[in-house]
Amino acid sequence: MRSRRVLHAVDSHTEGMPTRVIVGGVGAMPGVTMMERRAWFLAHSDDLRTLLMYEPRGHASMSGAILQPSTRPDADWGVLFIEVSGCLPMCGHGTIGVATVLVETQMVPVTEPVTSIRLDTPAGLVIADVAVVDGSARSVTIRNVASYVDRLDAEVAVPGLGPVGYDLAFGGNFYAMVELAALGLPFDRAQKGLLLEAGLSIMAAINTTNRPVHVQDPNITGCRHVALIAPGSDGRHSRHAMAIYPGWFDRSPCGTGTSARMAQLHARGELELGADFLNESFIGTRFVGRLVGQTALTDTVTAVLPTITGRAWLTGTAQYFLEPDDPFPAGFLL
Ligand code: PYC
Repeated sequence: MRSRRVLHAVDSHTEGMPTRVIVGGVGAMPGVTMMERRAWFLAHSDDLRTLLMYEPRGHASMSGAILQPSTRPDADWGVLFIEVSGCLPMCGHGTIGVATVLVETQMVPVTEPVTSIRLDTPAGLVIADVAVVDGSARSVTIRNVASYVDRLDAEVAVPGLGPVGYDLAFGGNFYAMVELAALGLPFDRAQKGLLLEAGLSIMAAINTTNRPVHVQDPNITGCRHVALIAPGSDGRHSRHAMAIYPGWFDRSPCGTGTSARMAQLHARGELELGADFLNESFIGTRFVGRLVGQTALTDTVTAVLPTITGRAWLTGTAQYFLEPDDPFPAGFLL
C-alpha cells in the first residue's frame, strides 16, 4: 500500500447531520486539556481536518470528531470536533453521533437500559446517556455545558438588510437568534440561498461590531451560527434554519444551538425549568431539550443546564487514505 496515512472512521448521522468519527490512525495530541489539544491541532495539523472534511472525502457541510484519550481522570474519551469551518469547542449532534458510535462498536462497556459515557470536550465535561435496547443505541441524552444569555434585544446594522434585532446566547458555541418575519424572509428551503446570505451577513456584522467572548473562557469567542427562527415558534416548539460559517445549514436541530435557544427562552420567561422543548431543523428533524438546573458562572451571569435528546444512526465504516502523489493532500472546497 502506498498510502501516507490510514484513518479509520465510523460514519454516522444525527437527525440528518453527518458525524464522521475517527476511531483510529490519529495518535494522542500534545496538550493537558482538550482545549489545548484543539489549539495544537489547529496550529499544527489542520490539514488533517480539511483532508477528512473537504472534498473529495467530504463535502461543504461535513462534520466529524476525532477520538482521543481523555485528558481528565473522570472521562472515558476525549473528543476533538472537526468540521468544514474549523474545530468547535462543543458540538451537540457530534456528541450524539460519537456516543452512538462508541456503543454500537462496543468501544465502551455497554449496559442496558442506559450506558453513561463521560466525554472530555474542549468546552468541558459532557455526559451522554445512551438508551440501549437489545445492545443497540436507540437515543442519546446529553448533559450539555452551562448555557447563558450574552445579550437580549440587541441591534446590529447589516449591509443590505439595515438594522437587525437579535438575541445572542451561548450553548457550547455562540448563537445569534433572529426572527425570520422581522427580516421579511420565508421559512422555505426553496429560498435557502437568501436565508444563508442573510445569516452570514448578520454574523459578520456582529463579529465586527460586538464580537462575543465567553464569560469564563477567553478562548471561546465569535459568532459563527445564526438561528433564523420560523414564524409561529414559541417556548414549547420552535423551528429554525441554522446558518453556519462559512456557508451551510445544520441538517440536525443543532444541539448547542438548542441549548442557546433554551437559555434565551428561559431568560424571556417563555421556558421554565423541567419543561420539554421541541426544536426542529430546516429539514424537519427534531431534538427534545430540557433545562434541568441553573449555575452561577460569575457574580452577574447565571447559566442554565440543558439536556438534549436525539438519535443517530451508523452509515458505514471506512479507511481513508492519503497517497503520496495525491494533488489535494488537504482536500479542497469548490
Ligand atoms: O449540534 O451543536 C450542534 C452543531 C453545531 C454545529 C453543527 N451542529
